[in-house]
Amino acid sequence: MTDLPLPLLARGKVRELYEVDADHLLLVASDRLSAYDVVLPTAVPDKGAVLTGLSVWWFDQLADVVPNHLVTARTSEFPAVLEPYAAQLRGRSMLCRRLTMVPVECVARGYLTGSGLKDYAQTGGICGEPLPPGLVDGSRLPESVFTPATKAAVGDHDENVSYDAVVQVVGAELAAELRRLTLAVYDRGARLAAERGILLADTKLELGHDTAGTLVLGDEVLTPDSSRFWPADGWQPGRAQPSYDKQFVRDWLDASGWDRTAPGPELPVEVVEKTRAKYVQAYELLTGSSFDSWLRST
Ligand code: Q0Z
Repeated sequence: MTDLPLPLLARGKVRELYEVDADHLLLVASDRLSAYDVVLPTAVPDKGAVLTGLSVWWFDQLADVVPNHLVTARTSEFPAVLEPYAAQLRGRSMLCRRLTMVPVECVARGYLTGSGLKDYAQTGGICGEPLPPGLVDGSRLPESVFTPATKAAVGDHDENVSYDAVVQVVGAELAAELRRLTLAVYDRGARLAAERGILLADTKLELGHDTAGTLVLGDEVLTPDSSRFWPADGWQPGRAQPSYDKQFVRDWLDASGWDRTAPGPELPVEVVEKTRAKYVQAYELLTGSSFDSWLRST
């Protein structure tokens, strides 16, 4: 999709990571969207820019909690080889410091759903941490919990693991720091989102070490692709919660008769337009700034 004159280091479902030089990477978010684990053939215009703008804003909000890998999202400050690509990169790409990533998916949850719910149904807890009985899909947890996972191959699901398993992989000291930072990021994010009528059900972080050995927040942060955002006014434990960003897509897919196998169907223009509006609304509601001002600033 984005054909840059740089080595492609990794490709996620909807993003790409390029090597800029020994110390820097370029993270590019596409407008692609996945639903029910399938990347759909129809792009949602500006989705990549909304997610990038949100990450950059959150990095700033979290600067007193944890340092981050962002160097710049301004295309004019990108290396000169990327100048011819500025128009396609604008708003949706971040020049980052290269980190040595910690091989743990750092997840925090304040509400029970997804793989946490599955774990709870099978064990009465998540990642070996016991929880009270009687919780249902969407229940608020008594307190936010660190539920680490190990990274799976592309297309597969991460596997929830116990805190002890994390200690085995990275040692007790780093495990404790991962848990502390993940919960601090979640708690800050959830508090801020709740003030804007959005529940942050859970979030996944990636942390790495910089050349000085400091633990740094990498990747994207507190975006609708790395977190579950729910409209607070639709929250009703006991059923699947409506998604802040993807509900129009899910509703249309559910009614379409699609069997959830790839490739998914093309989306109608009105579903694309309403979904784009939800992403832009999430950006504007959370940040208090216009999405246009984000694009202009890059
Ligand atoms: C992030 C990922 C993908 C996008 C590696 N600053 C960094 N330093 C070293 N590695 C990473 C980062 Cl962000 C890194 N990922 C996840 C995969 C597209 C992000 F295909 N992997």
